[in-house]
Amino acid sequence: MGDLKTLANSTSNSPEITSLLSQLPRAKWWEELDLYLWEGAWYFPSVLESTLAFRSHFDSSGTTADFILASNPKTGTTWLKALASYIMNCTRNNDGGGYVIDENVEDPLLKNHPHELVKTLECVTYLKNQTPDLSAIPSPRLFHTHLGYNVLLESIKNSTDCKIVYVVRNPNDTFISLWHFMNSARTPEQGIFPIEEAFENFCNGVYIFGPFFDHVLGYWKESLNRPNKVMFIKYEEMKKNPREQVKKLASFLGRPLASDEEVDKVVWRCSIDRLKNLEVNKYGMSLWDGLSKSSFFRIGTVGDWKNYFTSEMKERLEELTRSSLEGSGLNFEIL
Ligand code: PAP
Repeated sequence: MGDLKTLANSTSNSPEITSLLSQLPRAKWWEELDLYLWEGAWYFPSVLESTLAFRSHFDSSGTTADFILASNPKTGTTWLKALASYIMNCTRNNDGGGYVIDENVEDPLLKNHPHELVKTLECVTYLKNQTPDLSAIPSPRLFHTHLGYNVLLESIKNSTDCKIVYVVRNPNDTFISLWHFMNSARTPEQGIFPIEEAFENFCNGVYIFGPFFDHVLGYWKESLNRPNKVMFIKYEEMKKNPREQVKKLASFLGRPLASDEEVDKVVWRCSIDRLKNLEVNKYGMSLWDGLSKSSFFRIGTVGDWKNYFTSEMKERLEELTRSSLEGSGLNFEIL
């Protein structure tokens, strides 16, 4: 995995991170990647160090508002980043009746991969610089995180000016998407990683930012307690009825769209069919070395898991899903 391995496994070797890592449970993932269990979730060493930096230095006091997009990997992050940044770019209609796309302003998605428009705090913003200056970013600021709700800062959780949007996807498609994604970072010599082994890890919660259900339930419970603070969106519902979901998202972000025509424009401009064919997303490496920009766009459908799962895999994940979500009120329509 070349660069990905270097980026994932390395730290600054400071006494603090070295000492912390020496005390944490450790696992190997995909042969050569190190994972450490901290506060109930698995991290690459580099990402754990940047998570600690984020927790020490992130400051929301100087801004009037922040929006934090959150997700477990491969559940719709790229799509949500595109949608939220596109919506935040809309301007108020002259007659005051909602927000519209300003066609005089250049489409931000033409020149930027969605991951460049909304950076992931612990994977990009705090990765190479532990004290980035975020004060110059105009308010409302838009960030993303893969961190679990339990390790978000209290200042984010308690601020009335900070809202969270969480996107979730059914675990079957999430796993298949993750397996393809990780395979795309392997060399031809390494070949395809055995799906059985990857599945075993996923079911045991041993993967970057796993376990899946703990992550999902942390945000789900908070969205039930405080719906005005945490919006919970299902990938499958966005696929089924993108218009309705985009309307809801825009209202939550304080940018209600002026008309169905505007909603349709946002839906199309952020669609995978459009984004995967834009030059900016076809070539080059993402902000994470070792991962190509194009690897964030594959097929983007619901139900691809059926092309890969054996009946044993289906039953095992079905049972895990049932027992993990029991009593939570959350369910996935796994088609
Ligand atoms: P990340 O968490 O690593 O950023 P994320 O964007 O959540 O990844 O996951 C990528 C998945 O979203 C891919 O799914 P697939 O492997 O099943 O195809 C990718 O195709 C899909 N995706 C990316 N952009 C969009 C979009 N605009 N609409 C729908 N799905 C999308």
